[in-house]
Amino acid sequence: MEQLLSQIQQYKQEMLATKATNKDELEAFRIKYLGTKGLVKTIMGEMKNVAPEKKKEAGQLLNEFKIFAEELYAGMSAAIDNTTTVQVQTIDSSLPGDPLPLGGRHPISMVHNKIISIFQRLGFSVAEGPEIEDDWHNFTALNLPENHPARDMQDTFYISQNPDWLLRTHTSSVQIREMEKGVLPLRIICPGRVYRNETISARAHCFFHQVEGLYIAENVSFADLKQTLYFFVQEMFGDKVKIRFRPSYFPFTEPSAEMDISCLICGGEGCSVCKRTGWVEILGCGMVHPNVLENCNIDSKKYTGFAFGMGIERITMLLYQVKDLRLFSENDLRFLKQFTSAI
Ligand code: 2NL
Repeated sequence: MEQLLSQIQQYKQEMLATKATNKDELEAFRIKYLGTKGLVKTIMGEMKNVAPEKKKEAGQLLNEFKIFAEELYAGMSAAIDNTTTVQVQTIDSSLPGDPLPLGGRHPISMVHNKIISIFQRLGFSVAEGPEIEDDWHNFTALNLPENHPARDMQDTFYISQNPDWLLRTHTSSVQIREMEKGVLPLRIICPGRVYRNETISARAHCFFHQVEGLYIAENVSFADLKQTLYFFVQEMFGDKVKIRFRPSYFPFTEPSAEMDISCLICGGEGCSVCKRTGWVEILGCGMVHPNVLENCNIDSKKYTGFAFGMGIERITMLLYQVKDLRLFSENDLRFLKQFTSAI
């Protein structure tokens, strides 16, 4: 009996020292003390060795011991269950995070921004204006009077409710507005969306984006125009690229030219992109026609200026070898995701 008592005391102390903190440790405790071959069962078997007069007392002791073990088990089990629930709710900060669905810049925006930053370094500032224009700012002031055949060059969208209004066909209209303000010298670039009534194809769209530039001061020459555009090309396409000017015609410039760069794909050797000429056209330019200056009340004897215009889509297609203009306005993520914000 004495032996039984001390054995129970020892087991109790052992049990109290055991602190199951997870399900596995708890199960080990159950097997060790409460299992079919556990210590509680084994010590119960000691009853047969107890003297008959002590049996009642020993029975009570063993019962208490069993209850003690069971309660201890239940207590630890409840604690672990609680912790488990808490663990489920806890954020595991060591797990990799969910990637944020970050957007990227549209290739047209990227090239637009790059063009602007290049000209800003040359002292040009950005001017913007309305997309719905009147005939004066889009045509007449630009030396394109009514019935001038050059108006047919651009198929224009007119606003059906009021045909005095139209969707601008170029951002020259913004430059006219700036010149009319009468603050000289003037050095601006005008980026923006323009509209033309064209059948949509891989090479044409009814809307696209343009950047036009204008510099008006005393003694501005064609040499200034060439050097400005040469700087732009080097910054945009790299310093290995060559340029050439071909005579051309625009009603708003005289003389007028178109500028080519050596083909970015073949380096001038001749390929399908440059149609085996080694050159690709990137913009139109010229010296501002005196009529345009006078239309804006600028003295064409005192002031001269140069102007140029380029399509952002065209530059982007050349830079990234995009073969179809429609990709820029269809918002197909498979296309857009290929562009990074590297520029
Ligand atoms: C092209 C050609 C050009 C201009 C735009 C301009 C503007 C004023 C006065 C004179 Cl206010 N000229 N702009 C001049 C020459 C060419 O654009 O092919 N653009 C895509």
